[in-house]
Amino acid sequence: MNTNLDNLTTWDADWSHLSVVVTGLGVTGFSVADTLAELGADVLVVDGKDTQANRQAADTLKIVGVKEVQLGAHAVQGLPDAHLIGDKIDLVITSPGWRPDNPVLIAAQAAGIPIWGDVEFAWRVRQREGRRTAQWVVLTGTNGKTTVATMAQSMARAQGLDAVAVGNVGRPILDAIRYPDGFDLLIVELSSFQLHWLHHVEPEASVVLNLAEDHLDWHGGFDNYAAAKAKIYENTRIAAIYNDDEPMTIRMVEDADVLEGCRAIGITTDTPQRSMLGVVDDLLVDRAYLANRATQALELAQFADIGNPAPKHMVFNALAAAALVRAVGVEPAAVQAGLRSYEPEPHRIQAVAHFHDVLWVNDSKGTNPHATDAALATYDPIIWIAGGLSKGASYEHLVQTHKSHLKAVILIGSDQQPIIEALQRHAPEVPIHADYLKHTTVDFADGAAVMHHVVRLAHQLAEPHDTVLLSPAAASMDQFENYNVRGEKFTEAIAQLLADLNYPGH
Ligand code: UMA
Repeated sequence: MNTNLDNLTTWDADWSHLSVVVTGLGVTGFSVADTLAELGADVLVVDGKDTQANRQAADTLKIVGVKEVQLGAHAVQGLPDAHLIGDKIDLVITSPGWRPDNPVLIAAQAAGIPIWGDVEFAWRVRQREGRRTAQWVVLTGTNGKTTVATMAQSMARAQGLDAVAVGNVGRPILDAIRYPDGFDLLIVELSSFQLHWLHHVEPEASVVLNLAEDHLDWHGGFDNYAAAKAKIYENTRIAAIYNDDEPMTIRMVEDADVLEGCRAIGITTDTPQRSMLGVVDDLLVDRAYLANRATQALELAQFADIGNPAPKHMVFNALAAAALVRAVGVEPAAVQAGLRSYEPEPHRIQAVAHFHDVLWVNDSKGTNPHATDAALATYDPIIWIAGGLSKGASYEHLVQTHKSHLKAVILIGSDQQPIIEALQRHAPEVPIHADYLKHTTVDFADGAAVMHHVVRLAHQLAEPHDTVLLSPAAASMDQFENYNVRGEKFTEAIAQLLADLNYPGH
């Protein structure tokens, strides 16, 4: 029986004698179990939730050959019975949302069973007889990941490459790996969770965009979080890309074990030094990917290609995307064309209404203080709607930096205390509105109803030239399904307000 995992490095290797436990039946777990079944392995999936959606997914997986799916709290108390899939469990492949201290994963570790994430698995099956093998560029960071991934996708496509952004963006990487026609380039967005479970990939280019406190509860502290992020640079082939404004990313590149010939390449929103991409006047320029970089720079694009105005964080994101795809030969003209045709994602500093001279901005994707930092820097004065699940983050620096922009704060969500304390300490003059539901019958968990009251209150507080900004600096799951739903409920509540006001066009 071949259970030696070291030999399993292509799709065509013999995976069929492997007994694998897959943890999680979300989009990741489903793609992992489905792929393993296609490879002929014996698969057992566990998930803590016995929901209708999970039961349906389980039925589908059983049809494609997954041996066993166990759902409910009892299924995740420890390792499942190995006899259901063979003599012993050879491997556990986990979904990113599973914390390392989950009882199933602790039991696996104690039993000496290797644990992979879906990205490790995807790397091992990326080569397949008769199909093209995609190159990989990989990126992580606390914020801007999805923007950079989709911008890079747009640039690579403008070059004529079959490119796709996968991973934490929402499309499981294994779906792209199994796509019948294959791809030229995978732009792989990795969360710190996915990096934690990653052992070995060899990307063409890699970048940590930035690093601020997030997911500290999952990782058990900032050092572990940073260590997970740093893994992205290991074994890079061509370009290990750092943020010149963030010394930690420079150190990570210096410490990384990259492949022979790999270069360190910087990104700055200032004038670039040699081996950097940066800005000269209102141009994005490249002093890295050209032979005569000692004396020259290549023009990639203009600020106007990003938008008018082009906020600093978007200029940075565009440079980071360019740095990734230039490593695989995308030409300057395609960088520019890709930026021009790029469509920004919703819920990210998105102006959703403008009436009575008040701008309403949906930045529901601001799920941590660092993401919200960019939004608070963009407007003044602001009625700030904030709060949710804080994930252990501190709000001190955020409030201190932007206190002069704050006119009032409306709090939502469960972890209000850390924001209140930061405001009381650094901006005691800014009014805090936290008890607006007191005289209502609204249930705290009813996100739509809460947003209705929040929007009405913001409307009462707002005066001409103000911006009402939803940028919670916290996760949404205490009151909403996810940040998309939080943003949608915000815009729906604004639309309802406009309708009630008989505002023209509504
Ligand atoms: N589950 C358990 N026990 C646990 C945890 C989860 O049983 O302790 C079960 C849940 O009941 C559920 C399944 O596991 O059925 C969910 O697994 P998951 O949380 O790993 O979620 P997926 O649906 O597989 O989505 C994951 C990423 N989710 C997380 O990292 C939390 C998605 O990122 C990603 O897009 C997707 O894989 C494809 O790669 C989302 C995210 O919030 C967008 N990411 C965080 C972020 O961006 O900040 C990291």
